[in-house]
Amino acid sequence: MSAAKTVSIPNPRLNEVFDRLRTTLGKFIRENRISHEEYRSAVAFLTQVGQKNEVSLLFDVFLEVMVDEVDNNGRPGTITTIEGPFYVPDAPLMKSPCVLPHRPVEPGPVLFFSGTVRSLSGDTLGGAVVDLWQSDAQGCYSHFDILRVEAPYNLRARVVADDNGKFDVETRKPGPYEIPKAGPTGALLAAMGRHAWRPAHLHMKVECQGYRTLTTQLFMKNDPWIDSDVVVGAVKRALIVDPVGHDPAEMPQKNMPEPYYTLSYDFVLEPSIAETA
Ligand code: MBD
Ligand code: FE
Repeated sequence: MSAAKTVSIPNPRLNEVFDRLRTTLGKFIRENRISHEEYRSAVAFLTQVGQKNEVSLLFDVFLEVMVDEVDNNGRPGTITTIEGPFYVPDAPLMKSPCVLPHRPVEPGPVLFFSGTVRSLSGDTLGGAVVDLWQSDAQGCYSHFDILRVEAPYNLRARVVADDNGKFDVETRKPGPYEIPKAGPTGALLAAMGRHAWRPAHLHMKVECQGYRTLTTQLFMKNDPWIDSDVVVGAVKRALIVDPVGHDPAEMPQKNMPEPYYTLSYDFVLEPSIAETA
């Protein structure tokens, strides 16, 4: 009996998956006869992606849809979609009803977004947290488009639903988002002749003790990019919403200069793994 020639593997899953990744990429290189020049330009491209802070952007645009599929396929409750690159944890904790943090002059029409968080059996989940983030009306995200949105946590908050699981938030209608043309991800899309737009959307993580956190997005139906999201597969039918426009005269006390919108959407959470067991 000879001593085994193996070393103990600190992370067997990493070892196994990395090996398969290399095999898969090796197959890709052979099948596509990738030249040394192409290999070098790929390395240079990824170097740029890192230097310009676009690793999450690049991966989330092209790969996160598949991870969401693997992780969430067949899951009951509200349908999920990708988180994307612009989530920031620890946004201000606010009790519903509330107004999302915004600048003194926040562009775009007001949107009242409300709904109820429920369990699979329809029980309302009082105290559930709806962690919301979105672009502004010009398609810019706080913490990322810092030249255009300086205010930290602009249009971001963790909204605590009331005792009846109801949340009620005043925000702005988000605008469509375009991946910056100046960076490597935008350059890649341009080189492939593809546009770089996402339809206007709201992001949310809905959480409640004892339930599995739900990460999803709601997409604006009348957006020009609703059928051609650059993130192929992220838009799902059940996540398309159509905010109702209202005349400002319907709410004279708010003295609004332009039409405002209302949107109602309910979220359904499944029990966390521990609870099902
Ligand atoms: C976004 O706003 C976004 O949500 C995703 C997934 C990718 C790029 C920009
Ligand atoms: Fe987004």
